Amino acid sequence: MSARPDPSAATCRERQAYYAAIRPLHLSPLWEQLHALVPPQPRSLCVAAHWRYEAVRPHLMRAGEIISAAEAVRRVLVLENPGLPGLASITQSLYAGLQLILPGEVAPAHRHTQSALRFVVEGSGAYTAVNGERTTMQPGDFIITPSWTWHDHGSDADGPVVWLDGLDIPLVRFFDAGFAQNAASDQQPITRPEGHSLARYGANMAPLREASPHGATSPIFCYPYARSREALARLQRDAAVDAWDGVKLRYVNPLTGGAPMPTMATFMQLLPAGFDGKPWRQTDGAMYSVVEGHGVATVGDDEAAQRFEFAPRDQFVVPSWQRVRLQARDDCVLFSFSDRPLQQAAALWREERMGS
Ligand code: GTQ
Repeated sequence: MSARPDPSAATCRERQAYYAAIRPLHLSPLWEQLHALVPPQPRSLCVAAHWRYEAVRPHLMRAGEIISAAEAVRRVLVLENPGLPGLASITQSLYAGLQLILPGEVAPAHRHTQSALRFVVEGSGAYTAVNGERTTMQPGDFIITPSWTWHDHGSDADGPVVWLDGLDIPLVRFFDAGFAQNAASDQQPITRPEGHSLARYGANMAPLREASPHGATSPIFCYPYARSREALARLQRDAAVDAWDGVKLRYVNPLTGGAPMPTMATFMQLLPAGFDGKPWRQTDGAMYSVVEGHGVATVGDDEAAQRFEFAPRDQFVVPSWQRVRLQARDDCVLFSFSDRPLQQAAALWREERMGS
């Protein structure tokens, strides 16, 4: 762009007076803010951040002593992006939190237009119920609560169960499109046996004459870790490992081939021991949950890069368009989610894979 001479002090004063005169009419001059409104590339307010499970867990367990799931409704520690304080946002569009349920507790039934995903971090034997069906949680399972479905959580486990909640709360707030209701009873009636949805939709087969029960959202309720893990292990053995992603798969809605939820895409990847990934960047900031292994995520441009040495059950977030590099000490498995389906629907999504 061509350099323009700085305006004189008199001109500046004249313009300031003009801005003051138009302000009461709720008018503002675009020319003072055009560059910030239409930046040459994304400059997210969201920052890279890492939550070590070891550091968070004692506080989560303490929450279990000071409030019950019933009283809290959802006993969750929100993972607040340090660049977005007070907004309950992990990125500009998404929310993340760690939810704790103790043996015998019930988190009462409600429904909301926000879509939710659960990614099981610690413990087995809690369950979530949606649409008259329960799914029992195992570590690494990815579970869906579709928009506007009644859901309650409970636990027959003998210890604490913790999962990562991912919701599109900031997106729904942005659109001013949120509705929510509490149910009349704490637990919904169970009308179908566990595993029903998986049998109906999870065997690469589908019913002949039924509409999708949750519209654009996947009819699969729980994507079990055992299956995802086995697929990754086979691909690690039998296929080329991608230099940026390792072995990475996206979860699909089997009826559409698209993302499991209209607003959120989910992924699982395996980084083989010794993996030294090439850098990439994408316009969808993403939240990561470490299932297995120890490694390093380097996020940001060289001078300002942050180095997250991650361990199992750690959580970390990568902002839009920041450079990321993943390295693995032992075999690592990472779950992640982002707002990619909406960016793609709006034809905004971009990625760059460096060093190819
Ligand atoms: O489990 O329904 O972390 O409604 C935030 C809002 C979890 C839930 C959250 C919610 C839920």
